[in-house]
Amino acid sequence: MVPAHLFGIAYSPWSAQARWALDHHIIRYKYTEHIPMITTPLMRLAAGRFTGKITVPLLIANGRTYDDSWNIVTYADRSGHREKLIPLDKADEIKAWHDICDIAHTSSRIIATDATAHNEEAKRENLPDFFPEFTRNVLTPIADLGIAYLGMKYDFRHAIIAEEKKKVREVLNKIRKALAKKPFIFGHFTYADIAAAATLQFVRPVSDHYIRLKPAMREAFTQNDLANEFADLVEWRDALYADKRGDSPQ
Ligand SMILES: N[C@@H](CCC(=O)N[C@@H](CS)C(=O)NCC(=O)O)C(=O)O
Repeated sequence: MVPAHLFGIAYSPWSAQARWALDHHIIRYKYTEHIPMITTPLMRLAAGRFTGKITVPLLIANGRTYDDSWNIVTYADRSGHREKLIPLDKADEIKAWHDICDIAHTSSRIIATDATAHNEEAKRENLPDFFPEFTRNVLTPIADLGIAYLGMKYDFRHAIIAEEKKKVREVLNKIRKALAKKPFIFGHFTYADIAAAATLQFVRPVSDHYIRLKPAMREAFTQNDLANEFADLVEWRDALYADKRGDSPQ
């Protein structure tokens, strides 16, 4: 049987939640790190999708393509034999959490992309590894091009950072209220916790032990004001990773 193949961006919250669900169910997969613009043709070929928008995470398994983190998580839950991440009686509520957290991911991506655009070192670091060190200074315009490309693709050129921060704050307040100092949103571990934990990836990225990030990118992906305001949630996220993903490979 051909093993499943996942395309992702390791530091992206959408990819992080899909990988967590696959790993939770001990589903084996080949992983390809997606480099916007560069690996897109490869991904299109593998998925047999030659037109239309294509994003990561994208999973190809048993001849089918799952092109959204929610679809990958539900695939993992159907195929895996470990405890369900989306128990049937909570399916609607958990989908609602997925959608709420998606708002934070989308707004935080705008904030992180803007911070990267203003951080020369982060742009250098973000260039694909196959560019040798001595070429990196002349190549940052490629990083600018990548940022402009993402801006066009997701239409956030004119977004206002303060507005986006407000949306992230609203989501984090909802998570804080739902957790109410408990370890899980519902009485036990579910996908709602995974999605909630992922909202903090662009607030205070999780330790390198789980998702490796170069230093300037880590800085660009950090929102110190929100990280301080929601220090309790960051602490909760770190404890959840240690508990549920303590032995995850990097
Ligand atoms: N609704 C999608 C969102 C996926 C998404 O926006 N992915 C971004 C990750 S930052 C992406 O693919 N960016 C790279 C590109 O557009 O080439 C999901 O839940 O998987």
